[in-house]
Amino acid sequence: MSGLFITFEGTEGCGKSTQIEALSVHLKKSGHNVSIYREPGGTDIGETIRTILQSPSNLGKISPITELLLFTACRAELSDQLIKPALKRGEIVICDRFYDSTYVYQGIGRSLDKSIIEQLKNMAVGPLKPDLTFVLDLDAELGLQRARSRQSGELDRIESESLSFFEQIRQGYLDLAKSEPNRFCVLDASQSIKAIEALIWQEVQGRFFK
Ligand code: T5A
Repeated sequence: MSGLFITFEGTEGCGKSTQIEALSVHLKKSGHNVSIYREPGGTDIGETIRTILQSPSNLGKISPITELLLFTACRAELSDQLIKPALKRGEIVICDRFYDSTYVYQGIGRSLDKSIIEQLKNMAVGPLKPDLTFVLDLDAELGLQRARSRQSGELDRIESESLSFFEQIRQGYLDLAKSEPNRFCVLDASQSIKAIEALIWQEVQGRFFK
């Protein structure tokens, strides 16, 4: 039996972690086994690389290609060690970011070659693909404000990029979603937490548990 793979994407502070937690509660109440992972991170190696990638002290010290390789290394570990085994066990896997983040942040934000990104993705995860990807679409400035308020004012290395960087990221997600309308579900993340939670649960039930 193979499980279900659901990913969440969006700009900084768009509410992914909040909604992932809420969705997992709904799924568990309905009797499903749920595993939640995040990118970058999840494995010992992934969490170590996350620290390097996030640390504000590394601002200006990581080249775009190194950044791409570090995110890819995290993804290879997470996919092999945790995501694929959980899906084989028939679980529902929810991941806070996956390869779409790389297409948008490194492909569009850092202008790296899309064919290299595609090749690295194939090396890292093979044919693994999310069954459903939510994009929580939010004004980039509002998202940064939310992220700032949550982290008592401190922004990590990537969050310290310019507003125009995150505006590009937001548009990148919307374009990506248009290119694969069956996989993506774009939601207006400026709504209340409860309203978004209800839309997500409705979408998941409608798609998979009719
Ligand atoms: N990255 C990642 C790449 O560049 N390439 C890659 O391949 C990958 C995988 C990850 C960083 O790495 C980059 C992208 C990122 O810059 P991260 O710390 O995991 O860094 O950061 P994010 O994924 O951006 O997650 P955040 O924790 O910043 O934001 P979330 O999870 O989207 O938001 P959340 O749920 O924590 O909410 C933020 C605040 O807003 C409130 C919450 O209570 C919280 O205080 N909130 C709302 N407030 C009002 N209305 C709502 N609807 C709200 N929803 C949440």
